[in-house]
Parts: sequence; C-alpha cells; structure tokens
Amino acid sequence: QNCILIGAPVDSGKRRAGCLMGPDAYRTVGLSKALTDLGHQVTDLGTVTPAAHPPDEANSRLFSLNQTIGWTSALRDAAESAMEQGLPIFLGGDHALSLGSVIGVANYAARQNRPQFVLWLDAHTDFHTPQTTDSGNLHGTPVGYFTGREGFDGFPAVKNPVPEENVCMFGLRSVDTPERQALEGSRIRRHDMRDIDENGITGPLAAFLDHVAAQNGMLHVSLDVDFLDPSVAPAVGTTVPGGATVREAHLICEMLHDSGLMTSLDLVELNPFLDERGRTAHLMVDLCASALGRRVFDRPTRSYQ
Ligand code: DIR
Ligand code: MN
Ligand code: MN
Ligand code: MN
Repeated sequence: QNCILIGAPVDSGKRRAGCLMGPDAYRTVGLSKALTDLGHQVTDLGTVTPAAHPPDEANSRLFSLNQTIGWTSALRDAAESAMEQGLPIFLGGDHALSLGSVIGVANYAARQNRPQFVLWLDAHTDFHTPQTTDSGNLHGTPVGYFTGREGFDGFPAVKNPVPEENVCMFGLRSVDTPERQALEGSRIRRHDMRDIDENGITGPLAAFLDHVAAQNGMLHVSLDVDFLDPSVAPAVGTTVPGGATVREAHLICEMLHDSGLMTSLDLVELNPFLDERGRTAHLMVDLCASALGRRVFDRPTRSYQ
C-alpha cells in the first residue's frame, strides 16, 4: 500500500496548547520506518498549513473559530487529493482536524460513487455543533459537521455528508447532554465502554465491517488518544478514566487490517508536552502499525461482506 503521511498540527480545536507538536512526535518515534518495515511505500507530504483566514478575537464564545475554518478547507483539499495517491494518514493535531479530513475523503468517495463510512474511536462523541457546545472547543464538533448538522456558519459547505447510519463509535464514556439528546435521535451506531465490557470488540466491530463491505464502502478511521485508558496513554488534554486497554485497541486495529476496508486514518489529540518520554506517541505508532498489517502470527481471517 502507499501510505501518505500528512502533518496536520491543528491546535485550534481547544484551549490547551500542545497538539501542534504531534506530527513531529510521530516522526520522531519512527512512524515511517514502522510502515516501510511492513512492506508499505511511504510518502510524507510534510505539513499542511491553514488557509488564509481573518484573525480570531481573544474572548469569543467559540475558541479560534476562524483558524479552525482555515484548517478545515486546507485539510479537506489535502485529503481529497491524497486519496488519489494512496491511504492518507493524518498526523494530528487535535480532533478539529477531522472537520477537514472527513469531508475531503467523503468528497473523493462520492466521485468514486462509493459510500463513505467512519469508525470513530474516542471517549467522546464529538457530535456538538458550534451552537450546542458549552466549552466553545471546536474539537467537539467534527461528527456533527460531517454528518451534515446545521449551525456551522462560516465553515465550508459539506457537499457530501456522511449518512448517520454509516458512522460507528467505540469507547464512549464522556457525552455532554446536548450531544446525548441529538445522538438519541440519530442513526449513529454507538458502543460505550459498558458495551465493550459486556460484548467485547469482535462481534460489534465485525458487524459494522460487514456492513461497510456489503456496500463496497470506503472506511475512514479516526483514532483519538483518549479512546485509550489514561494509564496507558497519558498524553492527551482530555483524559477520561475507564478507557480501552492496549489489547482492545490492537484488536480493533488488527481486525481493520484483516478486513482490508480502511481507506484513510486520523491519529488525533496527542499532546507530546503531556507525554512520558514518548510513551503515548509510541503506542499510537504501534496501533497504526497493527492497522497496517503488523502481527505476531498469521491466522486464518474471517471474510467480510
Ligand atoms: C467535550 C470534549 N465534549 C467538549 N470533547 C473532546 O468540549 O465538547 N473530544 N475532548 O475528544
Ligand atoms: Mn475526539
Ligand atoms: Mn476525545
Ligand atoms: Mn515499538
């Protein structure tokens, strides 16, 4: 496979700075080598910069709105064109980067006449709109945006919204009240941590992957560091206890590779400033490697349809 690395040091999606160092951390830990060792070709496109935008006011309700809009259009374009070359891997940057990456890959899927699917691995649902967010942090809004919710004034129009029933979330354990209410009226598939406790990963994930395969879909995977338990992944500004274990996360990634369905990937919310000697960066790179074929032993794999 041709893996296209795209540095996306988005740091405008929330108030605590540091995610801008994410792409450098992934490169330092050796993401490129991990992928070439698996037999992939790797093209590093370097670092994206936000499109020109007016300055942000200091004390507005929404934090760094204009800068986030600038990132959204630049990353949409980067995503759409990288899809022509291979499998884009967005090196975040906070989760606001998915405002752009997902609408970009969805535009590409529409050109191919294929439906876009999204697997959202996160403690949070990120289903706010700029109108419903309490925190004013736009990293809490990408799912609302790419599914076509209203209220994103000033943002690029979403030409190809991802249908709600094509979105599947795992790892949920921190959902704000307006998000919960909106989700309950939606067709988004959601697996909270209790669901993982009770049913594990394999069954629910295989069901979603079958659904993607049956429709010849393209699958974007968005991995937020806080999907993982803070005891194994401390380098994120919004830790929530009770997250996925290292093994649960690797199982998801290995199943993704087995399925052959993943067509693009975001690695988001890593704040290297909060890390313990690169430990979280290293885990994220190891998970990315699992999603691209690293394994202990070969085994017969289930086919998806
Ligand atoms: C929270 C946090 N729901 C907010 N969201 C985060 O600010 O809207 N998402 N951290 O990953
Ligand atoms: Mn998130
Ligand atoms: Mn999160
Ligand atoms: Mn390693």
